[in-house]
Amino acid sequence: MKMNKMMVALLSTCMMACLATGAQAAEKMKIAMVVKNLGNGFFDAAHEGANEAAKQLGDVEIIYTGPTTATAEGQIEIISSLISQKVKAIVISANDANALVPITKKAMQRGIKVISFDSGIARDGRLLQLNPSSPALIGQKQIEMASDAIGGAGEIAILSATAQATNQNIWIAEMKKTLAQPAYSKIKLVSTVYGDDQSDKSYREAIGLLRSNPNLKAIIAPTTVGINAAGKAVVDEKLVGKVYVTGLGLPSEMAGHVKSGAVKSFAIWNPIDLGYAATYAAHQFVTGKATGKAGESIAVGRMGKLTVDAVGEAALAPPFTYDKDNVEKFSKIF
Ligand code: RAM
Repeated sequence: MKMNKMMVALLSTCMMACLATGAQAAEKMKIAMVVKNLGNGFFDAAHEGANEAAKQLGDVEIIYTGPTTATAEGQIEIISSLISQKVKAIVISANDANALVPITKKAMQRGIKVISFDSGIARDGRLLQLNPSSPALIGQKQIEMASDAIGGAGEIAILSATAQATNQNIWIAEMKKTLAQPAYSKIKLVSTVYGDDQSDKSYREAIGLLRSNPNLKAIIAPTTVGINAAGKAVVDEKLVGKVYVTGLGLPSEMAGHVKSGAVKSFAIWNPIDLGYAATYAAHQFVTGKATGKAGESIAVGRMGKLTVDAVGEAALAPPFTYDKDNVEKFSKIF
């Protein structure tokens, strides 16, 4: 069959269109979300938010990754490989504020936009730190919940994530500031332990706290992994009604603990929104719409605008409190 002019024209239009589609697909902007550790429900929810932002933005491909245990070493290896993969941005919840700085600086020298979210990197190792909420509010909130649960007096302990976690360490410092206020003078912090955001280690540490502190009234776990493990430990040690667990948890993981009575209330922000906003912000940096300078306003889609403060940080909304009246409803979302 001989091709007429019309057919040739159609064919070449199609070839051009096909090539263009292929090129577009190949050129999608790669944004890597590097989390503290894999298998953590909190980060699974943040990933969901990242995917939502990518879908809305249209030209983004998300690479979701993280080490199996929450270490800086694991994240350093991952970032090295992301540099070779020529990603455009890295959105990271850091396992250490300082240990990651040399590698993220290297990434930035290669033109990769680095943003930390949730758990921050020191200022010269990133362009923006997105806090879920104000650290002071997060610290205060947890002391208030513990105080309410135990009637304002008694011994409490903290079960944290890793000893180097930027976010938990800031929140613990804020909790201590709150405890120093006269309203909390009858509450005594007797111990701080670390479950490394691993369920089994967190459980063992919680059991240890309960057994070595017979007068303990509350465990505050500022980590979704820790609070879940502590709730189980209180039930297993038959201490429901004697020791209360509070802190930061996911409604989907905590509903059972509220039901058992091990937990009266806990708090958290929406991790889907956090992952969404961080990814959206990364896109703004890559497209030159954000630089991270103090006072800048960064549009982040359905989450509105972020305002960069004097130390290159921004924050989303205040933490939300959950108890028996609302935990079931939210457990279906995250
Ligand atoms: C864990 C992680 C995360 C923290 C939450 C509250 O999932 O440590 O960094 O923000 O808890």
